[in-house]
Amino acid sequence: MTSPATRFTRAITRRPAPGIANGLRAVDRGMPDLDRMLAAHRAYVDALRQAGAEVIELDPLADFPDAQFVEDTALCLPEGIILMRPGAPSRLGEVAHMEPVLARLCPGLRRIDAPGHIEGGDILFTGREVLVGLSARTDRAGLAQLQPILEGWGHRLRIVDTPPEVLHFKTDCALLDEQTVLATRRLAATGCFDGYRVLFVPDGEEAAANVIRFNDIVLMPAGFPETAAMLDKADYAIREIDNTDCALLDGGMSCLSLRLCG
Ligand code: CIR
Repeated sequence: MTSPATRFTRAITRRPAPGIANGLRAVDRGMPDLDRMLAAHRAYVDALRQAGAEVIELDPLADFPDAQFVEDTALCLPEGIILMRPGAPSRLGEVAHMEPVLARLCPGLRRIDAPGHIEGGDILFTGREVLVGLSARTDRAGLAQLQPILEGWGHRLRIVDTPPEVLHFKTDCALLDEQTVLATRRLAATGCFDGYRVLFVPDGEEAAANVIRFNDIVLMPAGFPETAAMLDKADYAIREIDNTDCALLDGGMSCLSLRLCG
């Protein structure tokens, strides 16, 4: 299995800060618990290490209660890294904290500038193309900047839609291998995965769609037995992580890391 879309050597994570109670969420379903979130975060980092990652763990950012969702700050591809420009105003400042970390790993960072907005959670690199979902956080001004960068690197960008009730495109899908995505029925109904094999998360387990394939392991949120059984039956090696508290902030497996090769 050699796809650049699932083969990584490194991951970057950031520990949650005490201010997580102020993190963004679409619906208030209760307060996240910091101790439990930190324990889950340690389990997540351990799982990445077991999957072969050198993990760069960053310190919490007191002024940014969503900063543990590092995925939204950058797009990391084999050819280079592009700093994003989050559509959530409270998250714009996270990028400046990530920039020096990424600059040490990859010279010649590219960036999305004002007035464009893109959050990494809206981007799915499948190895054969880059799918980007328009959403409340990702707009056409951002995509107009992203497109020439990707084309210069030899990638095709395909603009797709994120259903309005879904935060990010990848809230509802994940790449399992170069041919296969895991997705909710509501997202796949947009036709965005035509040409891919789609494994549908069972009804009632939509929150299990946000997983990550990291080398030979699929990290998935715990508590979704039908999805776990389906992935197991399809011969994916799964590792379940408690996502109870991040889910209260609309975050999941992909949001918690940037994944890189090199
Ligand atoms: C937010 O609303 O921005 C955070 N509470 C959750 C971000 C989740 N990130 C992701 O799906 N990539």
